Amino acid sequence: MHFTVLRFDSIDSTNSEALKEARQGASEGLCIVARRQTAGRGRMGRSWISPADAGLYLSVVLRPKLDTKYLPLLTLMAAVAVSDTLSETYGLNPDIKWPNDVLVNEKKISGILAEAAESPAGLAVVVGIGINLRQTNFPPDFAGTATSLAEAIGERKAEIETSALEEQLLRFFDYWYGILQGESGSEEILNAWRQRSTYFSGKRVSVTLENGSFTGITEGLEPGGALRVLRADGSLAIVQSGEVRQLR
Ligand code: BT5
Repeated sequence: MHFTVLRFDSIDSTNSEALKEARQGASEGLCIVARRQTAGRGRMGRSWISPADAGLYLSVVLRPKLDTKYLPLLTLMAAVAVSDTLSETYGLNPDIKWPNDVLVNEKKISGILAEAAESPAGLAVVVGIGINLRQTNFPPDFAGTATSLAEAIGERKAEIETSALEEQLLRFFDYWYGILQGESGSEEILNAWRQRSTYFSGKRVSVTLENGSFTGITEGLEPGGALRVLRADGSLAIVQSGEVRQLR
């Protein structure tokens, strides 16, 4: 993929900007990067705190040639790319929490938000990635569950170079996107995800859906990326979207 990067000092949300560009026909590979976001978005109307120069805030326009049922794999594929970036560049051992969080030391260092847009050129998907680089103080409501690269690598934090990290991330993103679109791509992404996530199987979790919650043990992923959770009564839940929390 050829990446064209548009840079902003400040923007509401790189995903919103990329969606706007996609609706106007932007080609695959257009990338929006901002030094800060004033209205960074998470899933379901939540926000992504994005102080200036404290993180990487990036969104990529994709025009995937994938069957609709495999589109959720774009989120899993992006998480694999983030995980590889952090492990290869900084020697970290990240975990992936289904579906869109990358964790280091069980805390969230990165979140992914994939959103679709219709355009005259067909369906586009924007994949937004936020990675915390330099924050050490997070707002109280998620201070206990968030971390940054600076916290994770401690004294080596002088090594954090945003542009190098961005370059590595785009390299892994391109690699795994190519795999996903190739022959047996969905299986390969599921396999790569399984190797990088302790949530794949045997994890005791609580799952919160729009209409309630339940607990169970994870039992792999469906071909389209949905999480399989075995309940205590022996029934299997297929979770397409929801919030998963590890139980101890
Ligand atoms: C996400 O949502 O994790 C997706 C985040 C995607 C952010 C990127 S940045 C570039 C692009 N442009 C955008 O506007 N968005 C994307 P979700 O799973 O819903 O998690 C959101 C929750 O994470 C919030 O409700 C907070 O509890 C927590 N949170 C917010 N900011 C955080 C941060 N910087 N680090 C860790 N946790 C955070």
